[in-house]
Amino acid sequence: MKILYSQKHSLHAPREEFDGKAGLIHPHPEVPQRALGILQAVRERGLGEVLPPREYGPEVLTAVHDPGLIEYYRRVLPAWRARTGKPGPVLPDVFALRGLDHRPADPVRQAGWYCFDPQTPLLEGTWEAVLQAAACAVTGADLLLEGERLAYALCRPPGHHAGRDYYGGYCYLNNAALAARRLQARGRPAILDIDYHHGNGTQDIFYGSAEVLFVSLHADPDFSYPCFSGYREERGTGAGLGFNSNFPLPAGTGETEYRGVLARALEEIRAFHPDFLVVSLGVDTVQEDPVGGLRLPPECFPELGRMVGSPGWPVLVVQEGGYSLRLAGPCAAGFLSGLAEASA
Ligand code: SP5
Ligand code: ZN
Repeated sequence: MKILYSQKHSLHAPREEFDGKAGLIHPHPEVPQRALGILQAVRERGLGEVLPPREYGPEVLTAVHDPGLIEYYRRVLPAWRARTGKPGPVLPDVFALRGLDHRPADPVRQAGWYCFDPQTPLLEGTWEAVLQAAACAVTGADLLLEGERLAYALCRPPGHHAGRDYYGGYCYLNNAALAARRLQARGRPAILDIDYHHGNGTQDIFYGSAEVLFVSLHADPDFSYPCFSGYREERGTGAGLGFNSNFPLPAGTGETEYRGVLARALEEIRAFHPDFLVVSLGVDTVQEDPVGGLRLPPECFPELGRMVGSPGWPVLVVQEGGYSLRLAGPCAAGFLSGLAEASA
């Protein structure tokens, strides 16, 4: 399989995170060492050639995202730096909720318009890293369009919490959605999201569409981030009704139950007859992940990959979360080797 990776992800290095549930500031989990560990594991297993992303123009981004969000990303840090004399981070301290719907002109004040949590900082290198992650995903989609059967975009920062005109959850642009949009040029993609957290951004982007199926397994939002979406009754809207499927899981879900639910999710995808599958692969489902709360043993990831690979669809895997610096690499590489084995 082809592997897309840019070392520029390291330009984005958040340092700390505010945890409102504990009333604490602690080290930020979404750090460059994550991707370095995954790259090392992928290389050790000889999973395929590692390639840099191709270059794309802004129209690739606005095929999914609001031009206002892109303009905000370009303007906010220089404006903030001019005002504070500091390099970052830009974080919202007031949020546009229901009824608070006037967007101010000042890009610094737009932080709380576009960003929905205080854990997703904009730093000096953030935008460059974000663009490279998006380009990795879109390049992966282009490789499938050119006839590759499997590709892996080792994206960092992740993307599935970013919506058309908002960001949060350590995500800025929706890498998987950008890839799926690209694939729509030649067929109907399905997206399978197996990150620990619900992919609220991806769901939202395709919620009204019957052309892209979104299926997600994740911790029940009743006890886990992102809290406000990912419930079973969210089925899509308008033409998209029936093309969105959530499988919320109880805390502590283990391998046997997880595999049962994954099998049902794959049945729904099969019934859609997709031309391509995009997998949002979060490995924050592993038992000792510092952010997640499921109990998948690291040894089960190859089998999950085999299950996803056995129907034989062309598959693009996009990296999402996974915060155990020790296990994210082995889990992601394990999933990919199972996938490659089953697709061979
Ligand atoms: C892509 C992705 O996995 N985003 C996850 C965003 C979750 N953010 C809120 C979770 C707060 C976690 N607190 C971490 C404790 C570390 N000791
Ligand atoms: Zn996650």
